Amino acid sequence: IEAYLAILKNCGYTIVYSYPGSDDQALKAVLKDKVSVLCGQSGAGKSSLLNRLDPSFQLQTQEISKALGRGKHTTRYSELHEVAGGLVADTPGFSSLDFSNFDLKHLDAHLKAFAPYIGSCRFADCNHINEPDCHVKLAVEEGNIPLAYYEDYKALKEESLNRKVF
Ligand SMILES: Nc1nc2c(ncn2[C@@H]2O[C@H](COP(=O)(O)OP(=O)(O)OP(=O)(O)O)[C@@H](O)[C@H]2O)c(=O)[nH]1
Ligand SMILES: [Mg+2]
Ligand SMILES: [Zn+2]
Repeated sequence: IEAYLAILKNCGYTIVYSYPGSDDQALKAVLKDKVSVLCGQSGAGKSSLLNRLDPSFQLQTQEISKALGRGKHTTRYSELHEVAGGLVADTPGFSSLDFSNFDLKHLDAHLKAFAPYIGSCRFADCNHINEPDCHVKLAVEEGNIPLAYYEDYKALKEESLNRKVF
């Protein structure tokens, strides 16, 4: 996991760690003076994280279901909490994500890991999937973009191309 995160950090993402007993100063600095949204699978530990950052919170948390291997959708609605000089929304976790209402035409432009490469593909409207001389794919081959990150992009992009709406 650390090797994967190191690549993302290199791409310009801010990575902070939090776990029971961690010193959360770096995380608190990220949240200060901002409105942030906690998102992630049910059972990821979003509510637990907020309870940790402010021990006066008593947000409901629940063990992961052993039978299903995932969370139990404990948080039922989104709510903003004042934390570390900012506002943080705790949200219900998801088990799947639906991007069907999003325009993914320019998805590549929003991905920090792609940013250094997208202008240099042979085709200006390159989808970075089957095109020749694609510098994004080259960066994946050279290990500068994590393969799993690229695979997630590709799955979303192919889904939107198959809809033929955009
Ligand atoms: N080992 C470990 N367990 C954690 C950590 N954070 C939370 N947990 C446990 O993970 C389980 C789920 O935590 P929740 O905080 O309820 O998860 P959630 O993301 O709010 O889940 P939803 O509200 O369903 O979306 C609980 O049993 C927590 O005790 C962590 O940093 N490390
Ligand atoms: Mg929760
Ligand atoms: Zn490309």
